[in-house]
Amino acid sequence: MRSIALITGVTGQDGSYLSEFLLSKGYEVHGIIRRSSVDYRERIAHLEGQPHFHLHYADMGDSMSLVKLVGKVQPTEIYNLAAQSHVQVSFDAPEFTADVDAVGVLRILEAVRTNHLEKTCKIYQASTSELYGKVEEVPQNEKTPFHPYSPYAVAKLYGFWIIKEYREAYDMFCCSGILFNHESERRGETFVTRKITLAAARIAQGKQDCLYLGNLDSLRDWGYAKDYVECMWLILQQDKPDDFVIATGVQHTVREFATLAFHYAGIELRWEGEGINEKGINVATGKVVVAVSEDFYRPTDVVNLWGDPTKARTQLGWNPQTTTFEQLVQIMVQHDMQKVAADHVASVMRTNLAEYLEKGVVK
Ligand code: NAP
Ligand code: G4F
Repeated sequence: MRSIALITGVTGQDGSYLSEFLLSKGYEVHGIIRRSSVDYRERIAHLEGQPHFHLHYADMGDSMSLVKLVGKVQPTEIYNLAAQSHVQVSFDAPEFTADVDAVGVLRILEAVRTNHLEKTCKIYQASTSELYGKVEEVPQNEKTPFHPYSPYAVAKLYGFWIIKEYREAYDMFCCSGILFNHESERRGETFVTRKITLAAARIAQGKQDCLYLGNLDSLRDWGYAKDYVECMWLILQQDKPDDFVIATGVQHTVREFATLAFHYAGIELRWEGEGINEKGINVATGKVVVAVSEDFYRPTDVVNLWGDPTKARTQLGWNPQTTTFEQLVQIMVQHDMQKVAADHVASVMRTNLAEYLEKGVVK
């Protein structure tokens, strides 16, 4: 008998890596997708058509769709990864964020109960280091008090507590992974790391002049997403449901990430000025290639995330340093250098083809 996993958020960064991981373990994997007018299935396109990979339309805001789907799929494990996951966007769309990131978790739990699967279906909730927010201690572990500091974090706090509540009230196997930032070549392009690696590649290849960022002093504990999805699975393989911090235990500033990313793209940076006037200068050319823009400042910003992965290391047997910070940045930059070059070739070919068509050279 194959284990049956249902993944919400399957089209996202983590959903795509988790699907690959579970398929490699012999799972039957079902994912929830939403209707969209554009193609957003790039990250899972290579999995579509595989015999044990199935996609279904549903939405975290639509209880009936979730109840029907859980009843149809009869999952043994649910990984609830779906979320409006961008912190800055949560200030612009707080109600939507609360509906999906907070009430959405409740809808999944109730869909399991409605289908009487509470004794057979384990649930993983994608919780976050953003819960520590305006941090009360460093590094942060499972006992550190929460102080959410954005509409996103407040919504995720509800998700964390409702998971805990259903675990205790109904004896359900519900767990939260309190994951610190994890990145990859599949990371959304508006998160700071991917924004930097893509811009470094474009600037190195003459496709962009300058990268505009917000708070350069912000500290994050950045890991590799591919390593982190293993933890989600390990958490559900324990004898008892529990919550775990997943982090590398190493912290860097946004400025340090940018310096290293530009280095791997072949540009050495020198930093000058302070605050809004700070600039990253290309040492070889003297040109400003990084500048600060207030547009990327947040009304409240979380500035000191640093995780303590001791419990995950000892209880789950997980290695937090499988991919180092330097390797992560290098993987992302190498990928984006190739992507920018390939995009350039594709655009030249499109232009040539358009010219040939116009001149009647090809029909
Ligand atoms: P992501 O790339 O932004 O993916 C989010 C996923 O949620 C996408 O598949 C998206 O679908 C889906 N989604 C959003 N709203 C939905 C709705 N109403 N109904 C159904 N699906 C919906 O996020 P990620 O980086 O993979 O993160 C996965 C989860 O971990 C999220 O819950 C995030 O909050 C949490 N988390 C992430 C990190 C991190 O550093 N990456 C750290 C801690 C916690 P579309 O493709 O259709 O938009
Ligand atoms: O890359 P970020 O947008 O990630 P953030 O806010 O830490 O959230 C991510 O990690 C959380 C886990 O801690 C997840 F729960 C969440 O879903 C998401 O995946 O920003 C990181 C830091 C912030 O302090 C931000 O102010 O970088 C700073 N920053 C500076 N300039 C910027 C920019 N962030 C973005 N997105 N864009 C900038 O230009």
